[in-house]
Amino acid sequence: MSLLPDMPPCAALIAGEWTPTPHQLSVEAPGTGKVLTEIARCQAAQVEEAVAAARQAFDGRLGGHSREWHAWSARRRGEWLFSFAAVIEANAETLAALECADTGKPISQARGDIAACARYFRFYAGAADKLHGETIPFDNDYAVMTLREPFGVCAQIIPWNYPAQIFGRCVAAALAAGNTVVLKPAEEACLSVLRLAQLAREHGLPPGVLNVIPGLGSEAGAALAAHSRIDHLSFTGSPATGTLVAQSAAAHHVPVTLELGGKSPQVLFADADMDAVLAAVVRGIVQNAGQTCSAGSRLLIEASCFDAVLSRLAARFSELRCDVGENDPDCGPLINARQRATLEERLAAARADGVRVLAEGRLAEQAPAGGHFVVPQVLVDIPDGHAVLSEELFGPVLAVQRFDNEDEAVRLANATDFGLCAGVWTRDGGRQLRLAKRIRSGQVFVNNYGAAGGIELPFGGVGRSGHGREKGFEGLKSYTRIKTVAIRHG
Ligand code: TXE
Repeated sequence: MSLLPDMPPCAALIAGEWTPTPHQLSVEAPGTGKVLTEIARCQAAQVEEAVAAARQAFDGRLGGHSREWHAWSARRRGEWLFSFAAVIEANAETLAALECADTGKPISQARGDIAACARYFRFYAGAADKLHGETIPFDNDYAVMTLREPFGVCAQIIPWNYPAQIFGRCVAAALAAGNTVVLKPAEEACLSVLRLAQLAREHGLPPGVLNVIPGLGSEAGAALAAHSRIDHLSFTGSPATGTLVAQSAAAHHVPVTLELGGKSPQVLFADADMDAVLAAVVRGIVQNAGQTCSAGSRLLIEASCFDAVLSRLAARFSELRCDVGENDPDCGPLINARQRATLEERLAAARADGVRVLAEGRLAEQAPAGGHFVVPQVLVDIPDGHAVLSEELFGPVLAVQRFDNEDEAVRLANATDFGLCAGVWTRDGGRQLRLAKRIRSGQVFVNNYGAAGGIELPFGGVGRSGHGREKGFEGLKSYTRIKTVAIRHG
């Protein structure tokens, strides 16, 4: 068992109470492969209770049950979110330690994630009372307006790569808009989420407004997505599971936001600031051991600077060090043995097809043998159309290609069914705009990659990367729907 401080209870948060479950799951520390703690394993019965609790907390607004959440004005919700951001910050160090142990990510990245989580609460706090409807000019004897209303019960299924950040992104926006939430965190990593939920409850969030049901995807996740009494579903994870949950939700006409990962290109022209590019390219694929939906996993380099960039890239990659997150390495372990085995199989298949590893990092001598480490690496000599250019690998592996002109760069950038992010590096203003328009993607970053994770920036994909937008004000609107009211006053 772990000696981490503030370990959350091995239970589900339902109707404001920590409810133990008949069965439990073990959570492993990815850096050592050893069991860290136990978590609750919710099944259909707990999902039922959690949805009922969220339903009751929300429907109180229509009369009947407790009217507590309904009585909270938008301003009061904002004030609560704002003060909760300070609670997160006051607990930042223990939350970061939990996130680091549970996901394996470097401690400095875990600290950044907790800071981002707090920022989500502060951003949506300020936005809660700025969700306006409109008035619409119509026939003279009418007054027409739109009301922007919460959906009701929001189901949220989130992954293990950024538990605290995605908690902030989804929960803060849904609550700011006046919804109640049932959240299913990932079985691989959910300790920070449980602790955040515990802090929210202690900080006075009314019972049933936020319910957290840890468990397996095939049990708790599937039961939640298929529930007939949820009003909205937000899912972050793999395209295959995204398809399943969207099909379940469609059976009850529940609207869905899907955030499903990517195969994002960084397009590098010879006139770019090379120092800035190299730093962003390395960070873009090594951060969180490449287990990031928006990872910049492909690098397209203009032919005239190809060799020079490759040699500088190789030098940087060979300096990268893998270790347990607590030692704050460049790169932590992958989340579990399954993700590591899948990645290693794909890399072996690629090498058998002639793909060459140009350079790779190394494992720190003291790194535990049981950790799920894969060293950062750069792949070159990749045949056109090869799977490593189009499939998400979800590891610290950069695939490099060469292009001769702008048209070819666009063709290669768009040669994937995913469309989440893209980076474009050039000083040519016309080219910046042309590529921003021509690349098929939810976000295009010019002369940067990821805009420092700006939580204010709408985020989401096209194609196999999903649909709907989270983050920023668009993310808040995603948790509302429009009602039209037409008053005929004669
Ligand atoms: O994802 P899953 P996994 C991608 C990445 C990774 C791959 C597999 O390429 O290699 O997905 O990861 C819940 N009904 N991303 O297997 O299965 C599950 O419990 C309802 C990209 O971890 O999609 C967890 O809470 N829910 C990504 C969540 O879905 C189900 C982040 C994600 O798990 C379910 C993670 C079911 N039948 C992986 N099955 C991103 N976009 O950032 C599972 N779940």
